This record gives sequence, C-alpha cells and structure tokens, in this order.
Amino acid sequence: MPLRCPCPRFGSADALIHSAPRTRPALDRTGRRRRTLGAAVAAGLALGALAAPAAVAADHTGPRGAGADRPTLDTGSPVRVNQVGYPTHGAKKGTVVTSATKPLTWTLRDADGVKRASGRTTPAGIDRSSGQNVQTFDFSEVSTPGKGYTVTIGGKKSEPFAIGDNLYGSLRSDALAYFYHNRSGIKIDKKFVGDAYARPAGHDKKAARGGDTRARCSLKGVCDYRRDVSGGWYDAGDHGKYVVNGGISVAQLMSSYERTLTAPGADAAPLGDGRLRVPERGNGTPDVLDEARWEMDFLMRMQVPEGRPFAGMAFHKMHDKQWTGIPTRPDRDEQPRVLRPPSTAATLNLAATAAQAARLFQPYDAEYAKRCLEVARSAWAAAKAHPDKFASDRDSVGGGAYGDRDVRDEFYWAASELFLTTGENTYRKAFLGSPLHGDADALFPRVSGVSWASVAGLGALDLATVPGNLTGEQRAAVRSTVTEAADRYASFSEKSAYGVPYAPKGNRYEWGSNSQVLNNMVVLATAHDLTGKDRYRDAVLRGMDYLLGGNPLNQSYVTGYGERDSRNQHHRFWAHQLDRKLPRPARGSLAGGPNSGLEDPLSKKKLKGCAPAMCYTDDIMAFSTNEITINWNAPLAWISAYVDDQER
Ligand code: 9MR
Repeated sequence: MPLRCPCPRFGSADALIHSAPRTRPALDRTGRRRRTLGAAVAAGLALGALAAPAAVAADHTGPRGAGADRPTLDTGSPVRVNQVGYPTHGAKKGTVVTSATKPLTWTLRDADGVKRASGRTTPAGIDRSSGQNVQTFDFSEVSTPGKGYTVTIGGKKSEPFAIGDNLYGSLRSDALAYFYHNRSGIKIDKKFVGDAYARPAGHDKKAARGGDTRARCSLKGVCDYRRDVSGGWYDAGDHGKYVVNGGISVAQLMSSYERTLTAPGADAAPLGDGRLRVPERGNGTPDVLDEARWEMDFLMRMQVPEGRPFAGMAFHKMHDKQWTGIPTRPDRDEQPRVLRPPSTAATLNLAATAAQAARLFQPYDAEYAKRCLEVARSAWAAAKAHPDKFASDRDSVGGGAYGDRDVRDEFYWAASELFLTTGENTYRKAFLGSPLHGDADALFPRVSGVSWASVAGLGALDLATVPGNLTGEQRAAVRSTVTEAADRYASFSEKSAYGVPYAPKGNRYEWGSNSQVLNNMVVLATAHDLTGKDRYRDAVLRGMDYLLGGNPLNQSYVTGYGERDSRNQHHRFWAHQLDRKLPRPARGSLAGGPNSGLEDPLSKKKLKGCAPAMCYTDDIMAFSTNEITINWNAPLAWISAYVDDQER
C-alpha cells in the first residue's frame, strides 16, 4: 500500500511520514552495513564524538554559539575530499573541519598506506555556509595516477579517492542514462538498464483512461477536448510533465552535444551513435540527440493545435489530477491525467528548444528539422500574440506549479535560438532590444547561471559559442557577459573553503541548490572553452569536489559515486527505502541538495536550525532537499562531459 502524498505541495501530512515503514540499514556497494544518519543519531554519535582527538574535528552543524540549537548529523571523517577523485593534471584540494587555528600536518598515502606527500594546512576560519571552523590543504603537486589514496590529518583519515585520467567517463553516461530510465510511454527495457530497473511503460494507451494518449483538457474558454501528450520524461519523483522544466533540460542535453561542435578538445564520440544505453542506438543519429528527441516530440505535442483558442501556444504542464502516493510505479498510476492552461513561458520554451533542435537535427533528419522549425516559429508568433499569460504559483494540486510571471528571459532565449538557426533580423532585433541584453547580472543571476525560471543565460551561452550571423562586435559583447559572470562565480569558489562556486544572497541555499552549483559551473566551463583560462576550469573542478563529497556534510550527492553517496532520493519507482523490492536510484542520479527553506515535514523536523549547506538528509521523504529531477541531472550530464573532456 503506497503512502499517500508525502508533502504539503502534494496535499499534506506529517501523519503519513510517521506511517512510513521502518527502513533497513543501508548497505554499501560491497554489501556491508552502512550506518544511516538516523542510526548514527540514535546511537548518540554526535559528530564531535565521532571525530574527537586533538584539535581535529570539532564539527558543528551551525555557526558558533548557536550549536545547542543545531541538529546533530553524522558527517564521518572531518577530512573532506572529492570521493571520486582528481584529474591527474588539475587542482587537488580538500578541507578539514577542526577547532585548531594554527596549521596542521596533512599526509597523503597511497592504497598500500605508503606516504606519498605531506604538507601543512592553511587556516581558513569559519566557513559561512556551515559554521564550521576549517582549514584547507592542497596536494596539486601530486600527479601519480592511482586508486585508494587517502589524506590523514591529526589521525583522521579521509574517504579514499583516485587520481587519474578517466574518472568521469562513466558519470557522463550514467548521468545521461537517467533520462532513458525516466521516459514515459515506453517500456524500460532490461537490455539497457538491467532487471532491477526494467519496468512496463507508464501512461501509454494501455494505462487507465488511455494514460497520456488521451489527457483531458477541460478549462473554460480554453479547451474541452482530449490530447495525445504521451512520451517525454517524467519530471522527477512525481509523474508530472512540465514544458517549462522539460525545456531547460532538453536544451542542456542538446547543448552538451552542440558544445562538441565548437569547444576545443571536446569529444563528440561518447555521445555518439551506439554509445549510450538507448533503444535508438544504431540509427545513425548521435544517441544524445535520440534521447533529446524523446522529449522534443512530447514538447511539440503540448502545442495547442490549429483552430483552437490559443493555437500555437504550449500547455504549461500535464500531470495527475491528485498527487499519487509513494511508491507508485508509473504503469500503476490510477489518477486521471490533466492538461493545465497554456502559458507564455511554456510557449517560449517550446520555441527555443524546437529552434535548437531544428539546427542540430538538420544533418540527420531534414524533415524532422523542418517540422521543428515550423513549430518554433509558430510558438514564437503565439507568444508575441499572448505575451502575458502567466502560470500561477499556486497551481500545485497533483503536480508542481512552475509558476513564472517574468518572461523577459524566455523571450531572450527563444529569440537567440531562432536567430542562431535562421539568421533572421526579426529575432536578432528581439534579443538586441531586450532589457537583459549586455547585462551579465540579469542574464546570469548571482544565485544560478540558469534555472527553469531564469533561462536568458541559455540564449547568451549559445550566442557566445554557436556559429551564427552575429557581427564580431555583437559576439564579443555577448562573450564578455559570459566571462563577467564566470569571474563572479570563480570568485565565489576561491573565497569558499570548500571551493563551491555558489554564494546565494543572504546565504540561503535554495531548493535544488546542487543544480544551481552545476549551472554556475556550466557558465564557468563555457568561459573556459572560450578563453582557455585555468581559473575557470579550476572553479569547475572545485565545484565537482563539492558535489562529490568535499562539502560540510562529507556527502557525495550522486548515487553510486563516492563512499558516502545519496541513495534514498525521493522517487516513486526508485523507492527502495520504502519497499525493498523496488530499486534504489540508478547510478548517476543527483540529489537536489541542501535547502535552507526546509520545505517538507521530514526536513523541517529533522534539520531544524541547520546551517545552509547542511540542510540536507538522505531520506526519501525529504523531498525538498532530496528529490531528483531532469533539470538537475541535465547540467550534471553537461558538466560530466566537460570534465571528462579535460582528462584527455
Ligand atoms: O525545482 C523546483 C523548485 O525550484 C521549486 O522551488 C519547488 C517548489 O515549487 O519545485 C521544484 O520542482 C519540483 C516540481 O514542482 C514538481 N516535480 C519535482 C520538482 C523538483 O522537486
């Protein structure tokens, strides 16, 4: 019996949390018992106790003086590293949590325990994001490849890590595999995912009421008909499909391919035909574009047909009428599927992505490319005709809201993509005339280079990198907005003892903060592609360190990567924590990460008083800190490809 909806935005209910089945002790990849956070707390193992001697490890979960009100978390060793590893030729840094204010000695040992290097740490004071007193260490000089390295400080050993040249190849394909796993309307074949992850198609025509092939649109003055809006990817832990969020996700998948056409040293082969685990492999089209097309086809089905009110616009979203319980395998969803009103933001997402698809599919399927361009043009025209149809923030029964009342960024993005594909002046004028043009802070907001609600940067990144009809001067101006924003994110990384290129206003980590870190890394990586400056590349690698364990919680946020990885993210099928017959999240799934807002009952209860970067718990019910979604895995895939390319 699935739990009924776990969250306020899903309905309500603390009571449901309490009715969650008790979880078994988690196993690590070798099958050993792994202490869960809950178990550690129950055993009274406050971090100070775990990591006691000498000066090392006086970890707190919040700023000094506030410790008494802070939750107690198991953060393991106070010596923090990237638990996957460091590229042979790149910055290699770590952080130690300590009460010491004077430098300490660090020792790097190989897998046999043989000392390979040592040095002194650098005191860094109190880290603002965590309240921890920290010091940093730097072993960049070591460039001997190997596995099982550790760093020891004051008798405390880090998790093991590698130094090498091919550490990110599998993350590149695992992060992309996420999308096939989460396809709607198609059987997920064990040939590609293995027995545990195989499942019947969800929401296809055999589903209750014809699933998404006959979704109901019943909105006064808008529609009273059914549409086939099957296919696409499920958004996240829920089974909603949202044009706004689908748009940025498919754009970033396409961009990870498009980057290989221009970036120095970028390798298209690992994204090419026959390289990914998708059913279309062998069809002559790069596999990453096949995956993108699965979503693109869905987005195009979301366009209001000719002859109907708001023709040419896109429905904002479609999802269950009421929130379903967790777990619910997609094919067992009994809820009616409903379409929500068209919006300007969704329409421009469709215009932008269809325009990008048109130029990328041209060499592989000219007919398809032509259709994409027609859709893009008609969507643009419809958005111009209805520039202020906004999706409400309150429309969150049965699905997420994705409300957005500022569409200047969507207009900028769509105009840029249409211009790059067609070279036409109408579109050029539209982005040149935008109030955002030339303003690095507006194009790339401080908190996150791009996000589902702020997509102008997607246009600017493409204008800066994709060959097109821009004048030299126009292109230089756009490029300088990219490097200006990248300078800002690089300075965040350099000022952070954990190296994270993220410094949200008021030190408030937001819902999906890990994706915001990654999207800042996308801007940094693009600046590196454009200029070759090490500063940008180093900040990307430091961001990777943060995501893979070099952070205040000693947590790798990517399933299957690192010793202390997230493995209980909120997902209705990968719900092993609630039902042991179901699988855990697949390798390469990114958790949303710390969220100062604590917007679900479990996080509220367990993490009350947490410091921003520590507002995270690896529990399936903690959906506001531990969900997974397409727009978070998309930049992970983009960045993994970039980092893998650096290792060649
Ligand atoms: O990523 C979204 C985040 O920016 C919002 O603050 C949050 C609350 O509205 O919703 C997030 O998106 C969720 C969506 O509404 C429903 N599917 C799961 C998404 C990730 O948690």
